[in-house]
Amino acid sequence: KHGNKVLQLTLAVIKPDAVAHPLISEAVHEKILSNRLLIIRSKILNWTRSDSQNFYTEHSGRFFYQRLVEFMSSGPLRAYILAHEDAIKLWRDLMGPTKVFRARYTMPESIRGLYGLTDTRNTTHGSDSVESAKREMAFFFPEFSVSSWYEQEEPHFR
Ligand code: RTP
Ligand code: MG
Repeated sequence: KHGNKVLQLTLAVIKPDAVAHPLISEAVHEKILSNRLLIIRSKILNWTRSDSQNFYTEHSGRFFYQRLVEFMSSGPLRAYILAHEDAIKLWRDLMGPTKVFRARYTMPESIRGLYGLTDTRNTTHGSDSVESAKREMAFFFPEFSVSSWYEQEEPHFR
């Protein structure tokens, strides 16, 4: 039951460190289901180095950029379009802090608190705003139209 709540869409990604470990990616998938996030699209894919560079251009000046780009193109990713009221914030709250030591100590039950290995190999990604969610959904699911989804599907959830 979804009441009259408006569903927001976000992009979530299980990063290569977690996809490589079936029990961890399964646990992340379970977190999605148990928090009643609706899975609208899901796929497993591999990034080239240039996909990785393009996705993370906003971080291109940062000291961790090379390592992030290499890591994100090092193995399969699992991407999801998720829907929920306030999905962007809900998913980021479930992930916990980016920095693994902060995640461990301040949110030990969060996804990164439980499974994060390092600040780069931190299990999951989540869009941080409505604008980045739009861009990132288009990046992973170019065939998906946000506006037609709202027109055709969202009313059925009300
Ligand atoms: P994002 O930008 O990807 O949504 O992630 P975020 O807000 O949680 O984290 P941010 O600080 O913006 O970092 C962007 C990505 O770079 C990786 N990272 N690696 N010291 C490191 O090796 C390091 N620091 C950050 C993070 O895993 C994050 O995906
Ligand atoms: Mg960020």
